[in-house]
Amino acid sequence: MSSSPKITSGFWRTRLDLNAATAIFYQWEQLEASRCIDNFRIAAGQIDGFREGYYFADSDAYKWLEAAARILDETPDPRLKALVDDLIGLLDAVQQPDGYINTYNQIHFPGQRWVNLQIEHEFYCLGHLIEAGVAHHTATGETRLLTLVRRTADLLVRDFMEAPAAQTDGHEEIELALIRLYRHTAEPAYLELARRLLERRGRIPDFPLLYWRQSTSAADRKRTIAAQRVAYLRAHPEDADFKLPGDNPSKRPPFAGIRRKLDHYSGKYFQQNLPIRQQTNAVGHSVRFGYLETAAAMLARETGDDSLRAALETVWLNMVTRRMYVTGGLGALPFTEGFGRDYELDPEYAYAETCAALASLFWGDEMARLTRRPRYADLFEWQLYNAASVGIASDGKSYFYNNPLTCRGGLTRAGWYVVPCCPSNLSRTWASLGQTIFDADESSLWINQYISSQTSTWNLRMESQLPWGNTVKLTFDQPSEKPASLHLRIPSWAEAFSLMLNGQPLQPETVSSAESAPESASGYNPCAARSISISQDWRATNELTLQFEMPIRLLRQDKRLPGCGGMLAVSRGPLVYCLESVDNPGLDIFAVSLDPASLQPIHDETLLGGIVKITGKTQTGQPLTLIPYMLWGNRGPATMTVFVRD
Ligand code: FUB
Ligand code: ZN
Repeated sequence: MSSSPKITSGFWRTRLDLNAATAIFYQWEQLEASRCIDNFRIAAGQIDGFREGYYFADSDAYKWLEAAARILDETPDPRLKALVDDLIGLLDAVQQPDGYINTYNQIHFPGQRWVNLQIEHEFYCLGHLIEAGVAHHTATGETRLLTLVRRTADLLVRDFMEAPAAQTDGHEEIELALIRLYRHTAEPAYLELARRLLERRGRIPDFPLLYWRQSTSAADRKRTIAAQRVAYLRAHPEDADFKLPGDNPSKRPPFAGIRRKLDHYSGKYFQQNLPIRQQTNAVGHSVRFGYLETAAAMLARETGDDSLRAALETVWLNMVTRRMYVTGGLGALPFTEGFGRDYELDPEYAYAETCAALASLFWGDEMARLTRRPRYADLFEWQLYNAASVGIASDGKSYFYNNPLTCRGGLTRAGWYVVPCCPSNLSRTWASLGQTIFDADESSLWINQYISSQTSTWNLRMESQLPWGNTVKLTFDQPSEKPASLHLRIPSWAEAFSLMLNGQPLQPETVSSAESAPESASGYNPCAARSISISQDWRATNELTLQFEMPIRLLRQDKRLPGCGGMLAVSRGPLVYCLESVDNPGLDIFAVSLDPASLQPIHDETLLGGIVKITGKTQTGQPLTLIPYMLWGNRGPATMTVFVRD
């Protein structure tokens, strides 16, 4: 069992309980219903059947396994443990003696492997398997899955330590997984392979040719499978009715086809256009991008590589100030699930995949620890509450995949998708949220997130009213032998704050000033976050109370933004708000001119499980109600927008 801080009460406890009691079991049912788990049973020779889903479907089982392991770390639920044990047994039966495991190849193309690495996600799937192995060992202390994943990692080390640049995966993930495995096992070969894979990226000679060859080959292989399916269904007509769930609907902007091709052939889609240190703009598929940057930040932390750190800080600034929606959503283009040009942030076309926000959380947590600059933890908080949390419904059983900021209808949360990458990604992230709250070295403690929790390492209890209220109480429960400097983040959304120690006002020793940074296109600027430091003899019981100013803020969108340029987003604390049609009958929510002076926050215990809503009036006196963006889409089909005029 890990010693990570426990989330004790409040907003996040409720969500973590939902995750552990409902979402994880619901997701398992869906993996069964969509035959993702059957794919492993078929590969193990346990059942007869036809493999279903994309070539990367295995990754959904692995991400679920990781989420389940992380939940077990905190809540030892025998029903969940039994599912986990069975799945591990199944993986054991499928894995080949040398560590290879991939149901797509094992079922459809036995004997073939590493055929189209840029397209077919083999390393990506193995990366998720490795992450599950680390989480499972951490949670249970059992070695079965860790041994299995080490066989896989050792195979990768043997086959790819000395390899040309082309032998990188089109979807990053393996790099960060290998570094996690290195951190867990201290085996240097895993770190070294991750480093080489990262350094190889963007250095493939004749990438367009390679891409053309591999995409043609991948398409041929799909045709072979289609023929296999026809033959299978002829022999098993009783299976003809099975259908995978549908795709996620998204609005298609002009020139989608040609732009998609250009993005792929240039290598940008895969971040294969330039070596990692030369990537100054956020480009391509935004989940891939986030996993790449996460791995690079992990590498920089492990190696102390300053050039890498500098490159990461540069590309982060480009992303945040020019290519990110006000919700922290990433990826403006549905046709590549990826970034557009600077300021190309149309709210209706917005893809803003839930997984892209999650990838950015992973990156942000690493950057916060690498640099100790408050901006990274600030963005983490913002994306956690907005771009990421919008992805799951209040009942834990339906999900958004893409997250536009304006929706004129046609988009609802779905129970499952043909590509169900987001649900288990959310569940694993929530289940490990405790690990993101604190950071420490020998003499200092950083509080990165204000989440009600307790940690035995510093005998520290935190009670946070966020996101609804503005007070955070830190209690150092028992005398501790560790005198520590405490560093607290003053969020970008709180211009002013007050601090009390044991009921007496306290002046922090240092208050960093907000760092100068370029204007942010979305009006949200994490660089405005500051940090304060307090050195105190913590050996007595101490209670520290922080109060943040939490006004309603109106975030002006840069004029260059299509569809919302010059408009305002309403926010309070870390939450971005929106107008949903359900709360505003009779109001044309897309034509609202706001009377800013009329806005006020109201606690409403009956709405959406208890929230702070914002009420106000239009300039013509019509009443309006705004709810947190993360909660829209919980009451059936609706229209919604984040943006209003003034
Ligand atoms: O391709 C694997 C995952 O599925 C990606 O990260 C998501 O964007 C979805 O395409
Ligand atoms: Zn996803």
